[in-house]
Amino acid sequence: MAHEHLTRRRFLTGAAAGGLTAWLASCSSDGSTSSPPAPTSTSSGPTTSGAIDIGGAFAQPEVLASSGGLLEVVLRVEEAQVPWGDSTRFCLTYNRTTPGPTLRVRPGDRLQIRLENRLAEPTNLHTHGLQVSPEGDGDNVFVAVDPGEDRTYVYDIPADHRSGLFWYHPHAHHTVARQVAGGLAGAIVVVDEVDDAPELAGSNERIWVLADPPIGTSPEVLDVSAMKQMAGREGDAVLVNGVLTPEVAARVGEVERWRMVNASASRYYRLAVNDHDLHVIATDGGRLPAPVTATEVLLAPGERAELLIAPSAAGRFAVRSLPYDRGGMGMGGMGGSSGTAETTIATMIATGTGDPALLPETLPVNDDPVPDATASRVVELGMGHMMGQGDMVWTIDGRPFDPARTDIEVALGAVEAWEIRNPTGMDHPFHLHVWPFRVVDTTDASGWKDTVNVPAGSTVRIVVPFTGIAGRTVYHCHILDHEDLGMMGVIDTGPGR
Ligand SMILES: [Cu+2]
Repeated sequence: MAHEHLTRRRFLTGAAAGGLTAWLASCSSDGSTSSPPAPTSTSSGPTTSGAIDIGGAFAQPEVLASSGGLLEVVLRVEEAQVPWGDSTRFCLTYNRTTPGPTLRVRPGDRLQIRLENRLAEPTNLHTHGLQVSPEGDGDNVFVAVDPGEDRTYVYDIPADHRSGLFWYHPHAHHTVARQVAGGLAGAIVVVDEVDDAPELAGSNERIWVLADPPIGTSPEVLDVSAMKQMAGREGDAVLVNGVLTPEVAARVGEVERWRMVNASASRYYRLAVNDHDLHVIATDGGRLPAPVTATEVLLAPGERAELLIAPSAAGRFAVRSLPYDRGGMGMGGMGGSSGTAETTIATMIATGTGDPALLPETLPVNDDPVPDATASRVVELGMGHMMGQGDMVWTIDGRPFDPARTDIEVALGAVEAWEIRNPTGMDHPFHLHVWPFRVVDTTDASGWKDTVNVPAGSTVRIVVPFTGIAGRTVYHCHILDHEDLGMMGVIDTGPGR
C-alpha cells in the first residue's frame, strides 16, 4: 500500500541537478508569446547567498482568491507556445499559463468558472476532490464543451467542507490524458481556520503542481502510440509549476510547507529531500492530527500531500523523485515494465544559521471519525478486448466505460466498505468523485482520501460514507490513459433513484 512508503527508510545519495536553465512557462497577458525572461536558475552553479531570496526561481501560479463568499473566474482553454530554454514548447493552457491559476476559496463559498473552449476538440472541467454536486452546472463530467463554446460551472462548496489542496483538470472521455499531459491543470485550495492556526501560519506555504509534459514545438507532441497509451504516457521533463528544476529559497529556522499535487497523466513521484525528513500533515483532502515523519512520500497521479520541512543547515538539497516501478502489462511484446528513473525535480537552497525550526507535535484538524460500514462491495480492475475487436481496453468489473450505463447504485446515507482488487500487472490509482473515503488496513494515519494507489496484484480496502451530496458521477483509474481506454465506471446515489 502507498503508505508503507511513509515509513520505509531509504538511503539517499547525492545527485547533482543537470546544468539546465528554467523559465516560467507562461506568456504575457496580452496573448502574445513573450520573449524568454532572464534565466532564473543555473542548477549546477555554486550557492550564492544574497541573490537567492530575490531570484526566487520557484514560481507560483497566479492566485485568484474569493471575497465575500464568491470567486468568479474565466478559464480560457487554448493552445500556446511557452518559453522553453532558447526556444518555445507547445502546450495547452488555461489563460495562457500552465499550470492554470491557483483558485483559493473557503468553505461555504460559491466558485463560478466560465470555461471558454478555444481548442479544436471538446474539453470540460472537473474539480478533483471537491465535495460538490456532480449534476447540472456542478462538477458534471458527462457534459462536454465543444470547440468555440463556453460553459459556466457553478460549485457551491459546503460550509462544512474540509480544507486542503484540490485541483482542476479536463475530464472529457478519450482526451483526458492528452489534455492534462499537454498542460491543463491547476490547483484549488480550500482554506479554513486550520490554515490560520499558529502552528502553520508562520510557514512558507508553496503550491507544487507536478507535471511531466511531452516537450516539442508542434501539436503532434501530444500524440502517443497505442502501446504508450496502454501503459500510460510519461513525458519528457518533470516540471514544478511549469519550471524545470526550480530553486526553493529556504531559511534555517523557518518551516517550509509544501502542498504538492501529482498532476501528471501517469507518472508516479516518490518524493524525498536530501538530508531531510518529510513531515506529512495532510493527504489529499485529509488533514492529519499530528505530523507523520517520513523519509519519502509516494504520490500516484491525482494524489496530494502537504509536507512540513525544517531546513537543517545552509546548503543545497536536492528534492528528488526516487525510482518507481508501476509494473507492466505482462503481455508478450507489449510494454514490459513502466519504471521511472530517479529525477531531481527541484533544489532547496537553505541559507542562514542556527537551529532548525521546531515542528508542531499536534495540529488543529477538521477531522471526522470513520463510521462503521453498513454494506460491502467488491470492485475489480482489469484488462480485456473490446467485444469483437482486437483493441485492448482497461476495465472495471470486466466492462469498459459506458456513460449511459450505471454500474453502481448506492442509497444516499449508506456507508460502504469497498474491496478494490487489482489482479493486473500494473499499479492503478483508484479515484472516486464527490465522496471522500478512508483507507483501512493501513498502519499510518492516512486521513480522508479521494485517490488511492492499488499496487499490481494487490487489494486495497476503503470505507466510503455516501453522505451529504447526491448524484450520478464516476470512479476510475487516475492513470489518465487507462481512464480514456475504459477503466471507469458510473456510480449513482440519491433518493428515488
Ligand atoms: Cu490504471
